[in-house]
Amino acid sequence: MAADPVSAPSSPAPSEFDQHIVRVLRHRVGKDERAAKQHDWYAASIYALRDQIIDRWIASTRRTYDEGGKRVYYLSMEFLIGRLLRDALSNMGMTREMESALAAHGLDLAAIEEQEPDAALGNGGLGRLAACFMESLATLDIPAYGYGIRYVNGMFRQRIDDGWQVELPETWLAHGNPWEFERVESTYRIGFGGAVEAEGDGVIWSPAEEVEATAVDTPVVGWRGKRVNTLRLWTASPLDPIRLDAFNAGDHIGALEEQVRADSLVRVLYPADSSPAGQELRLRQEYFFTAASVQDIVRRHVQYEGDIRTLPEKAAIQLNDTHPSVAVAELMRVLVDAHGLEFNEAWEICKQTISYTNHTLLPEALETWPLPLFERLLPRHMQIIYAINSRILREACKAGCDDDQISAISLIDEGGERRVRMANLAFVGAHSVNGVAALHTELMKETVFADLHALYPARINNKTNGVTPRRWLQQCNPGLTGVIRDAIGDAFLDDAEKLSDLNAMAGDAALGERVHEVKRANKVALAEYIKKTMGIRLDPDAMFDVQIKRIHEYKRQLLNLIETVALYDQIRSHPERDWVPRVKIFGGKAASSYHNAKLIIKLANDIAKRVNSDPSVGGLLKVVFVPNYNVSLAEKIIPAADLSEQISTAGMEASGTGNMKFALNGALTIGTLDGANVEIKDHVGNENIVIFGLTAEEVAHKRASGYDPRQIIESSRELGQALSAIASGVFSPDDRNRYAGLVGGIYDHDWFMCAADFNSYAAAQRSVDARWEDQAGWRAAAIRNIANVGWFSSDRTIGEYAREIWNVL
Ligand code: B1N
Repeated sequence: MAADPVSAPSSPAPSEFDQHIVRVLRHRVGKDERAAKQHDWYAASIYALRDQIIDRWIASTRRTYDEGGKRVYYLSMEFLIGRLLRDALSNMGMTREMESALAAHGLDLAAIEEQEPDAALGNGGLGRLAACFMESLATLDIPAYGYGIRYVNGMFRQRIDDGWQVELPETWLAHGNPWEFERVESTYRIGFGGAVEAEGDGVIWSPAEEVEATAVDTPVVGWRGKRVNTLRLWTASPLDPIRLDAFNAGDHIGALEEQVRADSLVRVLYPADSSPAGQELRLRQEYFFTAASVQDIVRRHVQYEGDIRTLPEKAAIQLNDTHPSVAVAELMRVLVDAHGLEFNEAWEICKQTISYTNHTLLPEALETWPLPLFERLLPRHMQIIYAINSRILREACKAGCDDDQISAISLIDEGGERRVRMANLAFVGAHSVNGVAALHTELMKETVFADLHALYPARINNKTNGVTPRRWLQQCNPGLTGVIRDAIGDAFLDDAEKLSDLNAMAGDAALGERVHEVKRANKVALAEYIKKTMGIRLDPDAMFDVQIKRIHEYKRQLLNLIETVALYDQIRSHPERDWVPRVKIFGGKAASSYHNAKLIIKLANDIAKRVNSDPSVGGLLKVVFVPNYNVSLAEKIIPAADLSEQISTAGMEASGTGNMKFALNGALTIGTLDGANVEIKDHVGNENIVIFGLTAEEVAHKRASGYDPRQIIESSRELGQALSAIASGVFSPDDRNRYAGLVGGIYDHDWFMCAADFNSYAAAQRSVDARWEDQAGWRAAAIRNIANVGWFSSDRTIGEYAREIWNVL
């Protein structure tokens, strides 16, 4: 919609900010306000806001420089940011100002916000955590840089065609990115391949290929605009954009080869969550951004401090999982080869500077690289890894390790094809190794890292994840934020743990009513979105039961779907009962190559088709699979949820962070004792969460002692019937065999224990129904959830990293 100045509502004299937007619209966007389109205003709004942010940004950078304090460097392959406009406006305290400036031109801020594409440079929880951490680092006034890759194509766009996932390229940069600043002066050469030769005392690595990494910076505003930090993403270019000799000889394609090679490094985010990509390009991407970041960190340190030996006093490098763990070898290379340090001294500096966060224990998710590939791509790093390994294995021998322990500790996996173990490399090269929830950290000690833990017992520590309450409460749920402010004042805006003041009022009927009204309004808004985009009509008074996350067998969307089918059966067999009306909402992407995950999406859509068109359920049950789940959709769905599904097989979800967002927005959780659910239960209290299923210990025991799913299925009529309905094609009349294999897997081995947990899950769901019937009780429990999950703020998490790992607070 173009703003028509004639029909614009009459408004007071234009504010200074309004005038600034118009100036920017003219001079930077190049548009007359009479002709400007929605997208022009969007660009102008961000540029105008950016101008305010830049002053704070420069002030923050100067302050860090003047104070000469320690900087935190967060190295992450993924930053799942989503949109930035509302976040930056809100943290700058400029939302009202922007609203009225736009209103003066007949424009609606909410509509302008919809113009912004999601920066989807991440797959799921790991990338979103990095984004929450960046915001909390700025909020806590900690000088920090995020380092990653400026992917041209982020997470793919998901379309659902006839129930199947179709992946489409996502082009977030197509219309430019008004948030970013290219820093051509921060350009580094990154080498690959080639040979290593001895020279004098040291060695010379002569790479066969080189590309340039150039920094592109985005400002990250903390709450109340106190500090603005930098997210520095690397882009790649060839040293020679075109080989003119080849071009002139008529080889027009070959002449561009180097350009293509460089482009490929930053072209696309690997769409794999909790599983390693295993491709050569992935290792190249990892080294590319890690090496550029390490060079930038060392360059900054030497420039300010002069002496490389003081690096650990001024720099803390946090590795977000093993994707940047080649940083250990790269920092050693820079210290030894470029700065001439002795190996031992370099090793101490390296360990004191680096720390590592583990995000998954799934054995198939632990990154390893075939040794020949690693050696071909990074020959000098391979030598360094061997040198580190011999040192570590000597330490292990001295400590009395036996052969099995030695081979578990080794940086090289010698079983079968030899491989470099990136988790072991990160572990030994770091002074701190942390898990992301208490249970996960304990399991790290007992399983994957048991032998390394025995050798270095002080290294593993826990830092339970958190989420930023700015994006995940204030911005996505202004209605609830308003109700809370009226109830307990504003203190919680600066300290989420102050939400606990709500406890005293949890049983207050008037507060319960207001919380309910806000929830209902959010459900109406979500229902409108679903009606508009999918044509499905939802009853906002039904219970909105939501499972949104990546599709993965361990997350057990399948368990939820089986229970949905069982409920559908029950409603049809007993129409006389008082069923609680439910809307089952699913959303999530499947990795492109993950067959079963894609089949689960199809099953959700097949079930939805059948159930939603069956008049005999009379609207008591609706099933919706919302396409293209992303950060912006999460911001619409979470505030509208009554029930949060966190039902992973115990021991398999390292933490989860969606669980925290739902509880913060007043949803009750139905979940297993997995990841951070355990701690959420401890905080909100047993009575305010619905826990079911096997514990991690029970799962491990069952797997070890021979688990027989068939026996369980045969003894549960409800489960047996639901499984046969799915397997026999009740939901897939067009292809009756479609789900035979998927269901067969449950009969055969049921690795994820859907059968083992079914009865307990179904019973828990019926207890949820009973709770819903008591609306006063439900509302009080919702308030107790909100009141007691302030601890899961990423401010608390970052405070712990800062004090216990980085030594910066
Ligand atoms: O990291 C999140 C946790 O809350 C989740 O429980 C956990 O599953 C998630 C390889 C991963 N672990 N591992 C990954 C992502 C991409 C990739 O290429 C692994 N993601 C998690 C935050 O701690």
